[in-house]
Amino acid sequence: MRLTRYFLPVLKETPAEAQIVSHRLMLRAGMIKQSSAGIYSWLPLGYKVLKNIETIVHEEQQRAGHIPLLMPTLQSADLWRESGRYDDYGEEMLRITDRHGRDMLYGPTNEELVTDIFRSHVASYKDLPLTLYHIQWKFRDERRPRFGVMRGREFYMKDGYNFDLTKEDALHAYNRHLVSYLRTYERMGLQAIPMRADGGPIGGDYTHEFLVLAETGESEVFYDSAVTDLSFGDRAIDYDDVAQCQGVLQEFTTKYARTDETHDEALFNEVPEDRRRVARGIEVGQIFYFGTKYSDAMGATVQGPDGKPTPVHMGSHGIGVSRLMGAIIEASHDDKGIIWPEGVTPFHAGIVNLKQGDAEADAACDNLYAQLTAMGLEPLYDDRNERAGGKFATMDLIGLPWRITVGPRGLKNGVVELTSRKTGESEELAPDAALAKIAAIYGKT
Ligand code: P5A
Repeated sequence: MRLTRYFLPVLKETPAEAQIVSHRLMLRAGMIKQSSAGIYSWLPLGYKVLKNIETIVHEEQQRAGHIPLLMPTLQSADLWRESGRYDDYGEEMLRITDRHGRDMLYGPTNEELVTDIFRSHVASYKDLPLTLYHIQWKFRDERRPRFGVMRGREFYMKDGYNFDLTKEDALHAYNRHLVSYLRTYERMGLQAIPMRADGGPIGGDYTHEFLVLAETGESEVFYDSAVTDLSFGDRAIDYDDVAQCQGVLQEFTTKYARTDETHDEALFNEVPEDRRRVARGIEVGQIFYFGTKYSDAMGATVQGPDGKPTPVHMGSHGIGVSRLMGAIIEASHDDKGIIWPEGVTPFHAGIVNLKQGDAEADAACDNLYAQLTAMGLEPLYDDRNERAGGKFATMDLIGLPWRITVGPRGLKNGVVELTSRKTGESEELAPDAALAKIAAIYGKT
């Protein structure tokens, strides 16, 4: 993409309404625009990152054997009356009446809708196990929407639902989700720690939240610092292997890590004192096992091996897709702007032309652009007629991991400059060597 043809409405001023750095940077980098409280338009740069996050979530869910579908945002109130949650959900639910006077709602989550799909189409235990998921907009009329996309009213969520014959099978589904979430967050450059939590309005008493440690996080958390040494890495996993998934759950959840709702001071005090931490975190996901809560209420049974109707064991599993963008920025920025991890960056590299209109510099930039594109990478070429300082400031603000700077002086010596946004280090390289390095970073060799 050439910047002169793009829509990147960066702001010079720091918006006064933004209290935390991720919100400020998303506004300044022209990624989002508030349309009303807690509701945002996703401008092109923000939309690109949202799609990249979404793609990683899809890939990891499907790797775990979970099946994508798409359910609507608007739901019938009747389904929620069956589960009893229509009244229980309270003011967070946005209720709508259609022209026929029918009660509808903008879905805050989809347990009822997916259970209805299940009971309509699945009759036998032989069709189990089954995990369906979608990535869809949700609405929760939060009392205090704040911090930009972190606590929105309209937000993008991946929500998955498992249906199993037995509790053991459902717990395997739970473990599978835990493993797939660890991989998902690590691919985004995040450490998200599973912590024992509370079921809240979803239900069930077996649930973990995934928290990214950050001073600006809304949750208070208590943990053994040894949990921060754990990482999933690129180990191979067989999602059908019950013992292997259980082993990962044990590895990542045995040490003390809890949110304030489930915090137990006596247990916490058993952690060696120098490892006890009280901090804040951003909740980027939550997994639940709630047994037959919805299947009992809504008559979701299958014919069991004994021929008798058996209610299915269920759980639900959520990732805050839009919130993740804020969490990534909270975890990765400096005073100049965002520093995107390579896994989610909106463009793979920036090209800065120091002397737009200089025939050699223009040709070198065009050539780099063409070659990066041919490799299947997306460069952002700052081809504006601007001072170098302004171009660098924009690149630093929007946070592309790599920048190639091209100018007549360097070209005379046959070099361009390759700069890492993360370390700030630059090296002078022949254009082909710079391209080879970027290709290797993105696995394009
Ligand atoms: C699990 C999936 C559920 O709703 N039902 C379906 C279960 N869980 S949850 O914890 O309530 O939400 C899942 C994740 O969604 C994100 N999230 C939000 N993101 C932005 N703004 C909000 N107002 C908001 N509310 C929840 C969180 O990341 C949460 O973990």
